[in-house]
Amino acid sequence: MTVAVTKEADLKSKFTGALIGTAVGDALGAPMEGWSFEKVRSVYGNCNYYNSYSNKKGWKMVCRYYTDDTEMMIGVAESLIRNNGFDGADMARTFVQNAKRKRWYGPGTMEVLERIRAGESWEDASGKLFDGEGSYGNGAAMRIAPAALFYYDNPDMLREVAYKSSHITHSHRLGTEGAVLQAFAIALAVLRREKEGMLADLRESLQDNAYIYSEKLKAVETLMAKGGGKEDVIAELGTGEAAFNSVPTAIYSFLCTDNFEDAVSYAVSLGGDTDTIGAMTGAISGAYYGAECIPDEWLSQLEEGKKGKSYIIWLADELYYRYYFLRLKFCETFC
Ligand code: R7I
Ligand code: MG
Ligand code: MG
Repeated sequence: MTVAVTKEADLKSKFTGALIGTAVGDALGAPMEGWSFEKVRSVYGNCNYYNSYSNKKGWKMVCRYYTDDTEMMIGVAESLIRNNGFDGADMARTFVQNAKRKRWYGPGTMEVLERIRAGESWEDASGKLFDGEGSYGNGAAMRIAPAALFYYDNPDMLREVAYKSSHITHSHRLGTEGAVLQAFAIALAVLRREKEGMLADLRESLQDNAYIYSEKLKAVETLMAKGGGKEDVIAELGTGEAAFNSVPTAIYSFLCTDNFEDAVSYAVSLGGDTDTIGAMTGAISGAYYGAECIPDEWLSQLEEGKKGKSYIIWLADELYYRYYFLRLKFCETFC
């Protein structure tokens, strides 16, 4: 991984951008989760992007209520902040305490959280799902932004914490590897000033046995080179709830556009798991472009309340300060 020096102000903005970017992408995609590409197009028009936030008929893009994607991302951030790093038991407890059915959780994740609530070990509960195979849903990848930020400059810890935090609900190798890939995409977005070479770095971040993700990243490269249409992107990368059918799609949405608004608009315009592909694209794009690049029009609509927009911004600040002081302490001791 190439390490670049990022200015402090930029870095703080990137932390905020990734967390608020998750919430904005989630809230923007939520009203059309599960819609086909054709249905999204018929409602919001055939334009490539939704810059005007409404189509010719006056349909407004709504960016108001977040779902499980953001609620779980909040849990990851809260636990990392409380413990100055990863603590699996605390993170599992936080997920259980935060979970609200009205946020539309994936059934596998809800079952794991109920098992833990009922007293099962947080370390074993996820392994009971899908005939003991564990889930390969995108539920671990969609919430990974805080961990990716906290360990963005430490690839070994990044991998370890992405893996361990995922395992609480997703023990299938393809579920955890998808979260690791998404974590590396966010970390690279923090580190880099240009996108060139990111795909090669991402490929390097994969484990040897992550065959399907290598294939998907190759497809991302081909689509980038030939400028594939949306139908090709949907067919080759997917828009489903499996991590391997959505994490590469989010990476592509970020790579094939050149600002936050277009990236997230593109992601949700594909249909399918729109809130989650929107959330993951928002996390990568927010980490790359910074919080200032998130359109006010979207941010102003985002829900407030106990754990709304202001709270998420506060979490990003806290996470940044914890990161900063821990690195400072490390340097005082070892540098
Ligand atoms: O991964 P998860 O938390 O779901 C996240 C999705 C996002 O779209 C959120 O916005 C929310 O709507 O839900 O929840 P899981 O239930 O673990 O995984 C999601 C889905 O992936 C499952 O309901 C299954 O349809 C599928 N899936 C599997 N199918 C067969 N075998 C996941 N793992 C398997 C598997 O091993
Ligand atoms: Mg959701
Ligand atoms: Mg979803």
